[in-house]
Amino acid sequence: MSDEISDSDRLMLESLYWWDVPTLFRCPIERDPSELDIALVGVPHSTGNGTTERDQHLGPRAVRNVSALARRVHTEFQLDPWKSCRIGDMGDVPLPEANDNERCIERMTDFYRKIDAAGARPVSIGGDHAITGGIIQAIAGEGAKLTGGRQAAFLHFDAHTDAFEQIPHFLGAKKSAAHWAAYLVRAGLIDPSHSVQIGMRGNPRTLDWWKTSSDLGYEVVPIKRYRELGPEKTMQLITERIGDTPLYITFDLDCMDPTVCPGVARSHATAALCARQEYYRRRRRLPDADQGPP
Ligand SMILES: [Mn+2]
Repeated sequence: MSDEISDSDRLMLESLYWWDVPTLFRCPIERDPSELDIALVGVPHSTGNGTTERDQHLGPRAVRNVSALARRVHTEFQLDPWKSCRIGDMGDVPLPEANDNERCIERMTDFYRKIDAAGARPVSIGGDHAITGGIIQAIAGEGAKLTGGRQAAFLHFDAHTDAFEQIPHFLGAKKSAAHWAAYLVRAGLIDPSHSVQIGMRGNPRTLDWWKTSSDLGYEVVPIKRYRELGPEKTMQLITERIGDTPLYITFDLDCMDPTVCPGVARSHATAALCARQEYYRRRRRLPDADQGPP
């Protein structure tokens, strides 16, 4: 930005979400991870999601736009991370073989190996959830600098466990969005005994669909158990479980209710989302709150 712009004008401009180049959270673009403490990365990938309707690759671009709305300080912690750390937008993982899930996963691993070697902490915007496989292959386990060669623990928020072994591939994708939480344990990169999967809900394909997670040794907190425990006890469970294991947090937006997080995974959610949004819209508008769904 030009030096001619005063500090007060800059502050004003940075609150205008439509202004300037939409990097993640308005960070400077920095392609060299050795210049960063925290590396923000877009991973525009959608062939690992195991459906025929794929648009998750549009995620990083969309988040670059909306993240300009984010306020930059944390009042509760009295923290301005943007001043205490070197945070930059590294751009997107190059994925020229975009329709080849397995090749894309390897591209991600190559990209994150450079981040790991530099010692920067990555924060990634997907993309479908298969990206976790590509990332963890680079930053956890033997030889990884970020974990000191140790296995990592997962704190995994999701409506699904993504640890499925009942099928060998999902529409041809092997390291898919449905498989990563299993194969990363099998590969010795993740320690399930210190990991928690939380938020699982809905009807799976078979009654034993979640069995792989418990067989592997994950602590699973489905949404029903979370409601019984409540937030305080759940936080305590998570803290004790993870201990001092190097932690990787991964968040699938479908762990949120579609009414508060719309536009996620069109293929499953659209019908339910439209019906529910209309239901809640009518409830607010109509005097009789006992009106059922339309
Ligand atoms: Mn999910």
